[in-house]
Amino acid sequence: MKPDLFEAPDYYQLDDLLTEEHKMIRDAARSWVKRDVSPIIEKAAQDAVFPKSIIPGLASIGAFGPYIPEQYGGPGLDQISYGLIMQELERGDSGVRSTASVQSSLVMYPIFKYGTEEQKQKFLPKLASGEFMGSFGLTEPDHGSNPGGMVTRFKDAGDHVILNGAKLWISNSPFCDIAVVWAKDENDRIHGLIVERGMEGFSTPETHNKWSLRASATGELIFQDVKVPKANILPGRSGLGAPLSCLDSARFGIAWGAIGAAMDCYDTALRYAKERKQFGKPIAAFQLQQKKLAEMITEITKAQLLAWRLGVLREEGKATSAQISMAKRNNVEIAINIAREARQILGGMGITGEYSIMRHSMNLESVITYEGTHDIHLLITGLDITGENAFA
Ligand code: TGC
Ligand code: FAD
Repeated sequence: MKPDLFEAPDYYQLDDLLTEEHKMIRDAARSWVKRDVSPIIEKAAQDAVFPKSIIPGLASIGAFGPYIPEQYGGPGLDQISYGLIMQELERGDSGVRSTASVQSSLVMYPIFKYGTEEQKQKFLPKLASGEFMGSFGLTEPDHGSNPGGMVTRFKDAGDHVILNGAKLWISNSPFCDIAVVWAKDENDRIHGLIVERGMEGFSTPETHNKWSLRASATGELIFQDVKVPKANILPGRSGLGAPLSCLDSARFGIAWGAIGAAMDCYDTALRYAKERKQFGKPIAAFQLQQKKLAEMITEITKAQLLAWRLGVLREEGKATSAQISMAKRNNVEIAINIAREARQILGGMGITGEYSIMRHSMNLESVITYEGTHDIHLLITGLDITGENAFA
C-alpha cells in the first residue's frame, strides 16, 4: 500500500468551530491512525482478520468510551471529541471504527447508563483499557430491522436466569470477553444481560466470506441454556427503547465516522488527479474530473456541518433520535457515493489495494446497512415529519 499522505480537507474553516482540546484529541487520533493503522490495515482486510495488536493503541487515544467519566476509567470527553475520534478511525478503516463504536456506544454506554454501580466498577475500567472487549447482541437471524420481534428469551431460575436463542451479524463476537445481549423475559419485556465468555452453553462462531468490513470480526452469539446470574441483568431500563437508545449513540458516531472515509477517498482522488497525466495534461484539468472532485468537497463540507451541529445538540442533551437518523443516513450515503466516484478517478489503479478507496467502498456497504438500514432511517425521518408510521 502507498504511504499515508492524508491531508484533511477543511473547505469552510470548520476547525474554527472546534476548541483547542478538540483539535488536540483529533490530531492525536489522526497521528495514531497514520502510524499504527495505515501500514497494516490493507493486509488485515485482505487476510480478513481483525488486527488485535491495535487494541492498546485504541485505548490509548481514548477510543473506548470517549465520554465515559474518569471514575469508570474513561477519558470523560464531550460528544464532539467522540465524533472526531470516530471520524479519524474510519478515515483509516470502517472496521476499526466499528470495533471502537461497539465497545463505546453499544457495550460501555448501556452498562454506564443502565447498569448497577457494581456492574460499572466491574466492567467499565477493563473495557476502557481494552483488557476486556465487548459485543452487542440485538440482531437475530429472522429479526434485523425489526428487533422488537426477537425470539431470544430467558426464564427465571432463582438467583440466575436461563438464556436461549441466537444473535447474528455481531461485530467483535468472535473475540469478545463479554456480550451485552437483548432478550425477552417471560412477560415479553426486553432486558439487557451481560453474558461472559466461559459461561456454559455460550458460543461465538465467526461469520466468514464477507466482502465488506473484512478487518472487523463478525459472528454469532449462541445461547443454549446459558445460566446468567441475575447480577448480570441491567436493571436501569427495559423495553425496546433501551437498546435503541444505545443505537442513538452509535449512529451519532457513524455520522462522524463516514466523513472520515469520505475525506480519505476525496484526498486520495485529488492527489491522484493532480499527478496522473493523460492526453498531455493532469486529469485534474479535465472538467469531468473537476465536477466529481467539486461535488465531493461540497458534500463533505455539508456532512461536516451536519455532524458538528448534531454534536452540539447532543452535548446540550437536545438531539432527537430522528436528527441522528438523518445525519447517519446522509453522511453514509455521501461517503459511499464519494468512494465510488473517487475510485473511478483512479481508473484501474482504483481497484487495487495500493490505495484505500476500494476498501472504503466495500466497507461502506456494511455501514449503510448496519445500525439501521438506509431505508429504515428514511422511514424514521418520514414518521417524524408526517406523524405517519410507514414501517409496518
Ligand atoms: P417503536 O414502537 O417505534 O419504539 C419502541 C420503543 O423504543 C422507543 N424508541 C427509541 N428510544 C431511544 N432511541 C431511539 N432511537 C428510539 N426509537 C424508538 C420508542 O419511543 C418506544 O418506546 P416506548 O416506551 O413507547 O415503548 O419500535 P418499532 O418496533 O416500531 O421499531 C422502530 C424502528 C424500526 C425504528 C427500530 O426498530 C429500528 O431502529 N430498527 C433498526 C434496527 C437497528 O438499527 N439495528 C442495529 C443493530 S446493532 C448494529 O447494527 C451494530 S453495527 C456495529 C457498529 O456500530 O459498528
Ligand atoms: P432486513 O431487516 O431483513 O432488511 C432487508 C431489506 O429490507 C433492507 O433493504 C431493509 O431496508 C428492507 N426493509 C426492512 N424492513 C422494511 C420496512 N419496514 N420498510 C421498507 N423496507 C424495509 N447487529 C447487532 O445487533 N450487533 C452488531 O454488532 C452488528 N454488527 C453488524 C456488522 C455487520 C458487518 C453487518 C452487515 C451487520 C451488523 N449487525 C449487527 C446487523 C445489522 O444491524 C442488520 O444487518 C441491519 O439492522 C439490517 O437487518 P437485516 O440484515 O436482517 O436486514
